[in-house]
Amino acid sequence: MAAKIHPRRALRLAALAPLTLLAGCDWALVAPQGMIGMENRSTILWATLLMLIVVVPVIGMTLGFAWRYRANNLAADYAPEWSHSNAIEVVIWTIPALIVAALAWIAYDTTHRLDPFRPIASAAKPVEVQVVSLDWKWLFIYPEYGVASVNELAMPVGRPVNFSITSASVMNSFFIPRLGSQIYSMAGMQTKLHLLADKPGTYEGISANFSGDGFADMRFAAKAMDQKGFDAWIAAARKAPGALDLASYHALEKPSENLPVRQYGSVSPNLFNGILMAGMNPVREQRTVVPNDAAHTPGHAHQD
Ligand SMILES: [Cu+2]
Repeated sequence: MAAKIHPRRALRLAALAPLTLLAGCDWALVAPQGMIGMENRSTILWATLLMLIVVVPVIGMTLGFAWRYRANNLAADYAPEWSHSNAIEVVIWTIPALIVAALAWIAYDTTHRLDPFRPIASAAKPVEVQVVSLDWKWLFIYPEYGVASVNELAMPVGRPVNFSITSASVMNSFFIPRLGSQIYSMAGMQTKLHLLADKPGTYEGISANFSGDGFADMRFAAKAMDQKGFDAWIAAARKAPGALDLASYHALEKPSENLPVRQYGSVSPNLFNGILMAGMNPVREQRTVVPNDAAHTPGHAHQD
């Protein structure tokens, strides 16, 4: 004889089922590590809370009305002629209107305050990093230090990082969830992003926009280090064999998957501008990165 499962017990188990879907998640967005990430989180939480003001009572009332006006409850009013209530109209229009107004203000305020193009006010000197999304890896160029790295980003804790971002391929999205604010990388366009890490640590960086075969492994480690660690990282990168010149860039540019982390001890000046200008050629086969001096005109600044 099969064991009988009590219906209430089965219901309780079923209620837990959705939790299994969350097992693979880490809560990067609600556990941020930098000021931009913190502001992103509070925006998300405020918007969610405001919307719950409607969602929670509506769910409760749906269940409450269904119970109260069930067929065998003869105590509930039966009012077939009822059609209008000013009190209900006021409630169902005023509350959503106030919520929409509040959401509009939050959206207006945070899109300006967290504008990716807006530099972070800080006493510390920012670090410049040029980011290029390639098939299927991330290239980071440190123009102030003349070094570059693939699939690994180093940043000093407490100093703003000014990212200039472009793509040498299709559209990708540059995103370090714990630090906040994802932004698209597109060929022939330069986007900007400003982030700051408060604590040392290694944070996962991803592309948040599907870009083909090797997309799943197109990840990088964003390492936030103290100033000493960052200086040591730069010094080690300078000692790395290999220069990132046009020839090695074109080799790197070829589609490849799951590329190990590597560094380049030197980088052709203005390589980033060359990549940007090459991306402005609409015919992909004719895109070539030309040496520096030809790349005077900056790409149009573009922000999505
Ligand atoms: Cu665009």
